Amino acid sequence: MNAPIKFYQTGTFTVGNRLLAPELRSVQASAERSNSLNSGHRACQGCGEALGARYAVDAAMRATNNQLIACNATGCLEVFSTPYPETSWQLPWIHSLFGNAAAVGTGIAAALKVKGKKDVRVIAQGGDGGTTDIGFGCLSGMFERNDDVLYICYDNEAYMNTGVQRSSATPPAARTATTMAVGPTPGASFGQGKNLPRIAMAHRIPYVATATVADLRDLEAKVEKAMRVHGARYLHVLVPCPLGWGAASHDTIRLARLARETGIFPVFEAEHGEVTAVTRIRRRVSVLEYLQPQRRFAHLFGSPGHPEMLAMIQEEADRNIRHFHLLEESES
Ligand SMILES: Cc1ncc(C[n+]2csc(CCOP(=O)(O)OP(=O)(O)O)c2C)c(N)n1
Ligand code: SF4
Repeated sequence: MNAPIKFYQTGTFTVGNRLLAPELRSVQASAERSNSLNSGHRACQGCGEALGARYAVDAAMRATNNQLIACNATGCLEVFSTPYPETSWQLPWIHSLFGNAAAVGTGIAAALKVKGKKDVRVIAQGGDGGTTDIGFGCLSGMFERNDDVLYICYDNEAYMNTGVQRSSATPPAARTATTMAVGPTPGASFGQGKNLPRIAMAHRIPYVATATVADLRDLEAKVEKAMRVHGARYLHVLVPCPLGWGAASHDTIRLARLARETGIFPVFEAEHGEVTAVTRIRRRVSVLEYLQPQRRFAHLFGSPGHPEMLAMIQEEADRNIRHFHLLEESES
């Protein structure tokens, strides 16, 4: 679907319009874009969530001819965009509780069905805490009933809005306010993990995809594809958070790219429970390159550091590479 032209050549209105055929132009490259999440919001500098949401919602707006309703779980995205009575949202937008965005989306979709408004579509969105923890029951119900909602999880790997507490999407060894860098295995524990994209796939819903803010054209394309489908759809977007990760605000895109190129965050699509496409790793890098610029992993480095924990993280990345065939067969 994507043309083989690099995003930085096509991401702007001025350049993008010249290099690509009209049907392939990025949503953000169009003067007609809806600016659904408008300027003036209060996200931190370099916030991956603000960037991801802007691209995702504008793409959903274009795909639905601006006939879109969004509901939003409590979290950074809601708080930085809507300090009452102001708002940055330029579409019908409803705030839900922390844990029930999927149920509110379901309710809106049901109401639209009763009213016979087939052209109006619904998205629900939330952070990883609102999705993988407190909102998980509502989301699983939405999947199981195959409700006509696209749910977008912006995964910054902790509860950022309330001061960086651990969520079930927080990676092993990461320091958060509730997983301190103390003891023999500092930071978040090495558990079984809770992989929401794979749990969504287990519900055999029509469409599941992952994406990162390192490849915004891919994100737009996946949102547009999701909006062409009816039923329950799930999009999981990795959105680095400079504040919570202890990273430089200019490193947001680089970290998202490294998450993909290490195998830590597999980028793929699945339909009805089966993987249908993966984004292959172009230049495989060690997890050290991804972890080192983030202060939440600082306790793993230096002397003595925790080389055994670094090895376990590398093992997990290698497992992802094998499971999703992220390298060309000959390289894996
Ligand atoms: C029932 C309930 N418990 C706790 C809160 C407080 N609260 C609001 S947002 C939030 C964390 C949000 O984290 P996440 O969903 O990961 O989104 P992020 O802020 O990281 O984008 C919490 C704990 C709440 N609003 N409602
Ligand atoms: S704390 Fe993180 S997610 Fe929240 S606004 Fe700042 S950068 Fe974005």
